[in-house]
Amino acid sequence: MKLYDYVLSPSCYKVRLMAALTGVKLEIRAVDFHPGAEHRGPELMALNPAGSIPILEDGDLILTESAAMLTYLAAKAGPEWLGSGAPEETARLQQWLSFAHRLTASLGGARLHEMLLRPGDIGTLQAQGIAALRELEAGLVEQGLRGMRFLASDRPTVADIACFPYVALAPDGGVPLDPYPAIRLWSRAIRSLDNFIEMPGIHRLHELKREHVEPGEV
Ligand SMILES: N[C@@H](CCC(=O)N[C@@H](CS)C(=O)NCC(=O)O)C(=O)O
Repeated sequence: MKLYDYVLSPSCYKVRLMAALTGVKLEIRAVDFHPGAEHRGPELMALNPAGSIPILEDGDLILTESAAMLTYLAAKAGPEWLGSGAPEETARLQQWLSFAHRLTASLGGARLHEMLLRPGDIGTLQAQGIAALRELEAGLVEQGLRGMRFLASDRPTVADIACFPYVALAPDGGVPLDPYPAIRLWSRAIRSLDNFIEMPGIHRLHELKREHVEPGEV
């Protein structure tokens, strides 16, 4: 399987992470996203007229949406990442997979603005990102009340991997994660998964801030 990839792209990282977690070996084709804008050149536009990366190629199959790529990798190599199939769980999983696009548009847009100086209304992007983070925080708190640590289930699914990267990198776009304890705990749980891989800016359990302080321990 060949991934058209840019190392600093959270959308590409989702696919690398899912592949690592399911044990799929990817052939990486590095794309000069910045400054070369190679994703909008003729070779890649022929594969993806939307002019975005990642692109995943497996024989005749060409996928241009990261949610489909995560689902494909899971279906091929780790069906447990697609949930149990119970109707409510499947619905939640799909709900958060769709929600992930809002994280890309808001927090991802803010990050592109701040890091690559892309034009855009940074205040609006950050406000939309904060609204999305509040929704995610509430969703995780509700899951906690159901006794579940992840977005759709008590084990991680493709929905968690779809949402995780833009959330973890929100501070790059000037949106701090301090107000969201449930998100920070969830992020830790993902970072500590077996076979978790890093990307620049997202490290294995690098958040050393303690979430619980024992009595007498201040
Ligand atoms: N729908 C796509 C969106 C991915 C996306 O936003 N990719 C960014 C890079 S992280 C991109 O290629 N943007 C095009 C651009 O900014 O020119 C997916 O989730 O796969």
